Amino acid sequence: MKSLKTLGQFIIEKQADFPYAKGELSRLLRDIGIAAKIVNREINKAGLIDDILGRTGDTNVFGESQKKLDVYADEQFIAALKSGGECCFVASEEQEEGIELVDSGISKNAKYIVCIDPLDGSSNIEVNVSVGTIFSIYRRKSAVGEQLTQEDVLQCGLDQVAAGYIIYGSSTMLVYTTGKGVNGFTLDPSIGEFCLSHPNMKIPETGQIYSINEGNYLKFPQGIKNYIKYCQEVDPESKRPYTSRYIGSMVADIHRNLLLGGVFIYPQTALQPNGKLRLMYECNPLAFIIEQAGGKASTGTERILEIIPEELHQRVPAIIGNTEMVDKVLEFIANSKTISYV
Ligand code: P6P
Repeated sequence: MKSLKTLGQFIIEKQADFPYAKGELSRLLRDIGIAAKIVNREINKAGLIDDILGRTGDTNVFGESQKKLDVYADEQFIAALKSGGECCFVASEEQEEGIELVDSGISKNAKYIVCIDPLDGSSNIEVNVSVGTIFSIYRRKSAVGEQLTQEDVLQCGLDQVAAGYIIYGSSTMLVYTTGKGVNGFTLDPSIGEFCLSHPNMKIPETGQIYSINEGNYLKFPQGIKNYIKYCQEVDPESKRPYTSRYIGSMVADIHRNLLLGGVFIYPQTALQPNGKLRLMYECNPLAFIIEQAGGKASTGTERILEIIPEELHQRVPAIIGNTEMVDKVLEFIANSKTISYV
């Protein structure tokens, strides 16, 4: 029988990769894993308990209606980070301002910052489609004990010390990187542990899947329109037409493309000149993971991880996937005569 390795065992084992590690990051990742199991339990029974489904009647910072599970997930991750004591500041999609945990006693010496989308794609919950949590971890730049500053929070994606996602799907998986490769863990409900199931994940070098909301076609830049038509052309040698797969849940689309190869595109449009997806807790963490898995992540004009953030909830266009397909999208963008919005 193949030996079982739990997330906790793996984290401790990999801690040795960081000679100066004292276990804080390991404990922080453990805390996130615990919250993920609690959120998973609620998602799995959501269909059975009416009151956890549906809307709270409130809206989040973007005016999007907040679902009860959004709020529940946000509360669980913040509570886990607070009680774990390794995080001094958390920025969440569900919170207009970030939350300083330093005042909560045990976190006063914490040196990590967490940016999180507690439940991405939550509009899919009531139709039983996979949803996900996305997180990004930075080391604070100011000294422990000093006042946290904007420089601590608005850090470039290249400065992430870890990033990951949990996908609540046909099975629940936690996938993360600390900059030394990507590893996937599947939750075994019989023992309540995430177990290593996808060691050293690498995105296939080629792919035939493109993920984009073609309902917005008329509003796309010309280069993106041209790329979509390229995907639909019949050319057996390059295995086109490609397959269009778009779930409307970024974690699920990125996870499928990580396993099978493919490119996920959420471009800018006239109505959304910076696209829809948020840099700090959607694009940066997923870009870190995909690059660590051998892929590429661009806005169409620059590497996502090199963007210097200007505000907490800023949006960026996203083209994320295996390098060959991302480069082809960039080629069409570069060659489009004008970026015209129809
Ligand atoms: P659209 C979910 O709301 C989300 O943030 C991502 O998970 C998903 O990829 C995208 O928005 C879907 O947006 O405009 O295609 O419905």
